[in-house]
Amino acid sequence: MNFIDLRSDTVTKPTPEMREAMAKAEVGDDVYGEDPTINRLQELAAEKTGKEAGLFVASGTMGNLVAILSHCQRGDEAIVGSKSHVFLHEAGGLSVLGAVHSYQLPNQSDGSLALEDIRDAIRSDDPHEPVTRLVCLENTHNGRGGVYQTPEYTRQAAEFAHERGLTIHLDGARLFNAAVAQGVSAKDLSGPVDSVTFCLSKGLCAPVGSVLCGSREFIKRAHRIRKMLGGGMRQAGILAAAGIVALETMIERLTEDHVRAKKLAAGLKQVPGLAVDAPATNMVFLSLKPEVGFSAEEVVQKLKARGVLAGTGERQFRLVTHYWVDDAGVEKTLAAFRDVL
Ligand code: TLP
Repeated sequence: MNFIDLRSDTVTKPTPEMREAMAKAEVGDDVYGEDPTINRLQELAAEKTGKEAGLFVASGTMGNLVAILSHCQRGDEAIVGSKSHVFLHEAGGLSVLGAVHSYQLPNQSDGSLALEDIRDAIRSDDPHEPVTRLVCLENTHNGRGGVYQTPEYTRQAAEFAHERGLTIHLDGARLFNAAVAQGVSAKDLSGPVDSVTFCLSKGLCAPVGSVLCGSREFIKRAHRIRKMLGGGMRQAGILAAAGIVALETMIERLTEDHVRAKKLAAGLKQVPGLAVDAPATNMVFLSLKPEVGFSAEEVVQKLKARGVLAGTGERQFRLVTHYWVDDAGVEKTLAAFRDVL
């Protein structure tokens, strides 16, 4: 069966243009800095995020981990959101591999961390306590429903952190979704922070990879940490070639995914038994009303039998639109939900 796969935008496959670029990519040993395609991707990424340098890494998880380990020493503390990806979904890498302690703050409805919460979380110079070193933001915010924070907030948060001697990292796995949704450039959202990771392999459709960007001196440290984690990938220009196509051709079109998410949400609102959140970007979160007798898992199985794949929680679903979901896919999904419920 030809499935409409809405489980995530991580399921996106490379476009024909990417496959062609991959086949033709010039490569070299990237641990020596000699892969021209990776070097080009890193330059492009740095330019787009307003940073001096970039580092190609295997995944968003690796990018965040390399960033945290580059900012922090063992026993330092990172302030993170309690709903953040880095805290919930990265296997605790910051503490397991970095011995970095995390201080969790509630994420606000736009995914932000309240500045007064950050202020209250900063440790005093007391030998009983870890040393507060880093603040981690996430934009768009997955755990809060694909919502975004503004350039204004990012500037304020970065200023606030810097005034207190802290560094600030942005998990921008979907940075470009956050930018196009607000009609601003990615730079407006990443310029103020010290480091940013964004993913090539989500809505931008590249098969593998993320880029970590920051100052030249920061990326030099990050390069060593990436090596330590086993992430030196040698002739990975074949992968970076798809990333270049992603950055050159796939950013502006993310708007189409956001429009389709809105269409999907509007259609699902008409289906009895569903409570649907208004999407901010490419994620639609919905839940089953108490009167619905099925569990979410049962609904997911029934949708699957009708050719639609959805992500699920206990009574909830996440539907993520992306390049491979067209208008007909939205219609097919709505028809499947109507049929099941
Ligand atoms: N998120 C995945 C799952 O892990 C939940 C998804 O399907 O959304 N930061 C954010 C905000 C993310 O959403 C993700 C992936 C990552 C980092 C990690 O990226 P990868 O999967 O490349 O390690």
